[in-house]
Amino acid sequence: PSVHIKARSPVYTGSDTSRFPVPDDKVDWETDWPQYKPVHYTAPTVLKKPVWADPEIGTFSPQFNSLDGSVDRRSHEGPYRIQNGNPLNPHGRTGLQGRGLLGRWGPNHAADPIVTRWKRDSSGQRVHHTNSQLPILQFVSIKRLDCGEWAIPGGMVDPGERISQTLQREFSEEALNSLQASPSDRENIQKRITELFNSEGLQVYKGYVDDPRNTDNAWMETVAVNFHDESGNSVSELPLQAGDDAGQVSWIDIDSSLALYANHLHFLETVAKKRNAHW
Ligand code: RP5
Ligand code: MG
Ligand code: MG
Repeated sequence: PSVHIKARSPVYTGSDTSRFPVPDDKVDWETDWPQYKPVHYTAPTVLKKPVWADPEIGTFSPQFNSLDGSVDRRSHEGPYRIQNGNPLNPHGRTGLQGRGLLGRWGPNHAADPIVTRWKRDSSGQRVHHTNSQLPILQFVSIKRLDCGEWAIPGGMVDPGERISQTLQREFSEEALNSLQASPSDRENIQKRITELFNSEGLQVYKGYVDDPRNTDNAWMETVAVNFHDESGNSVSELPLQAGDDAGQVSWIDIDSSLALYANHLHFLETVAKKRNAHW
C-alpha cells in the first residue's frame, strides 16, 4: 500500500496532541521498531458515546473483519490485523493510538460524490486549457469547517445505509444545504438530483483514505463515485449552498496543482483521465 502522509501530520486535528514522529521507513508494521511509543488520544466527543461511536475496547466485543450487525467492520482492502484486541491500520503506523476523532475502531466507512461538469464560456462553448488543449472539468467542492481545506463533499455511511444513498444524501446536505431546507424544498432538491445520482456513476476509488484523523487503530475508507452532468443542464443549474460540515461550496476547475483534503486529489486525477479532460 502507498505510504500515508496526512495520517502522520504532526499535530492531531482539533487537539493539542502531537503524534509520535514516524519516518517513512518506519511506517510499515513489519519493520521492527522497539522505540515506537505512540501517544494515546481519543477525542472527548467520541468518549461521550454519541450514537455514531463505539464504546472503548474491553467494554464491548466488536466483530472485526465482518459485518457486525448493521456496522460494517470489513475493510475494502482485505482483512486487517488485530493486536491485543486492537485493529491495526492497514497502511501502517501513524504515531497515535486510540480513535482520535473517529467513532469506529478499525475502518470508518465514507462515500465521496464527485459531481462534475465541463467548464463553459459565456456562449456555452467548452473551455480548453491553453497548455494541454484539453477541455477543463469542474467539480463541486466544499470548504471543510474542521480544517478549512477544500474537499469532495463526502460523509460517513450510516449503519445499514447503501453507498448510493450516502452519496446523494451527503451531496444534498453539504452542497445544497438540504438539512436547513423546508420539507417541501428538500423534496424538490431530492427530485432534481435523483436523476443524476441514479445515472450510472463512474467509481474512481475504493479503499483507504489518507485522512488526517486516522490513527493506528481507526481509519477512514471510502468509495468515490463520479456523477457527470455532460450537457450542463442538470445539477449544474442548481444553486449551491453550503451546509452541515461545509463552510463554503463552489464549482472548482480540476487541475493537478489543486491542494485538497486527504488524498482527494488522487480521486480527481482518475476522473480527469477517464473523461479525457485537462489535468
Ligand atoms: C474523508 O472524510 C472521506 O474521503 C470523506 O470525504 C470524509 C468523510 O468524513 P466527514 O466529512 O463526515 O467528516 O476521509
Ligand atoms: Mg456530512
Ligand atoms: Mg463531510
